[in-house]
Amino acid sequence: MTTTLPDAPGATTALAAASAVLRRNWGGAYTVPATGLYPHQWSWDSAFIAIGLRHLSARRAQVELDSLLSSQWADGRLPQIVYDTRRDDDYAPSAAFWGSADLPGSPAVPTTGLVQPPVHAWAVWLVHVQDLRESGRRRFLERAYPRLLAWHRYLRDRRAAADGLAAVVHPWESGTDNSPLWDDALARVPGVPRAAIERPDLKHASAGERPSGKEYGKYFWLAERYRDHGCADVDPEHPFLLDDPTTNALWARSELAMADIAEALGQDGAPHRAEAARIVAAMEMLWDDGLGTYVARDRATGALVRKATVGGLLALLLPDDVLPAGRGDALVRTVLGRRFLDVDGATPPIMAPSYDACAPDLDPALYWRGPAWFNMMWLLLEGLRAHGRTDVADRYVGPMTDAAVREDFPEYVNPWTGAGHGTRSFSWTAALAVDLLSRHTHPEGADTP
Ligand code: 2M8
Repeated sequence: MTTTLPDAPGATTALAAASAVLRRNWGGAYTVPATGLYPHQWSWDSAFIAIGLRHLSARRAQVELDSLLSSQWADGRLPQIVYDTRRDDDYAPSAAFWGSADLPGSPAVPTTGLVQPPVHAWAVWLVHVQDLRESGRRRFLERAYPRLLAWHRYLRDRRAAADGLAAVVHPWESGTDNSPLWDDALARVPGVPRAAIERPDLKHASAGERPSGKEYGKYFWLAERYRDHGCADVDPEHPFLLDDPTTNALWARSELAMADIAEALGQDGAPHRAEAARIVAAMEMLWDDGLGTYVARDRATGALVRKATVGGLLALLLPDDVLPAGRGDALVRTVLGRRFLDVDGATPPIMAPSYDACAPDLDPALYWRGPAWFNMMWLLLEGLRAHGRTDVADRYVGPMTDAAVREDFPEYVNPWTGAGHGTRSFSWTAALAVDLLSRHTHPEGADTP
């Protein structure tokens, strides 16, 4: 692939376009993922958005994370969605569906009871180092650290089994909602909830690019079940309990960020580094040597879900001294191999598909069943850089940011053509384009080797 880092003039135009998206989606204390399809605050979206916003305004990036952290439950969980009740008819399930005010330990604002992958501590650290003075002045780390501690404690005490891996109780918690990883487990979930299934999402994205009606029935049923058990994580019969590679890898990566945060605050980072090592060691139970990736595990059956998804590669974010010997190299091989970036293939994608390119059921336009997502590709590029493959990572920055701008910051793209899908003016696409353009623009406008 003959591609380059973006040149400075091109990057300036792209940055302006991306910043405009983030301005339009900013609501005063946080950025909605998209004004139509996703009109509330989403947990891991805010983390990715802050990573981009820090280049535009460190203060705004801090406020983005502060607002999410201030919606924490008493048990430490950071909710998947913090609702804007003025928009309660515009997304389902709504704040009224969850009724969080009636649940013990819920915050003052209405939220879901679910969570999303824990990328927050890492985002807090990246925002902090971007502007140490502003962070210090606002005591950003001092305020964030206890909340992040409680969040990670929630994962360990309420979501991790004795073997140490954190489980998701709903596909929405994985952030990769209709990933093929969840199909078998969802097969045993009833598909007819008590609540009427509303689909305001279909006003903003075509049905062929969203989860199916059948999947939505199961999503609602599971959400009702979790809510009706008080979101208390004590339901022994909860029918969907899976160890998710995305959640666990990001948890481990965030523990390393917690070590940095603790040390910046004059505290001991060693327990966090030990916790990261513990999670990575537990993740060995999810390793599939044949696929060269981590997979999911279904706690109901104990069986591994042997499918290669982009989330299974995220342990690449951990350095070699944390990963088991040889694991980093194996993950790099898988990322670059035919299932994902296919760098030696005849038609390599411009971004990694969310699902194994060799799987016969990959669909390049259907949500988390094949299309490329900007947050996942950004994470892979960070992982490649962490393993000394900056040369490879650099090659994707230009095509990725070009596709983002050309397609009006789409939610996701066809990995091979870059054609946009889902909603447009999508915040994390714009934010991560800002991050890539700010960090990796070629100053002379000349080709990089
Ligand atoms: C998508 O998930 C929401 C539910 O959380 C939905 O489909 O309605 C996912 O892509 C998820 O990862 C993302 O956080 C969310 C908002 O962008 O949208």
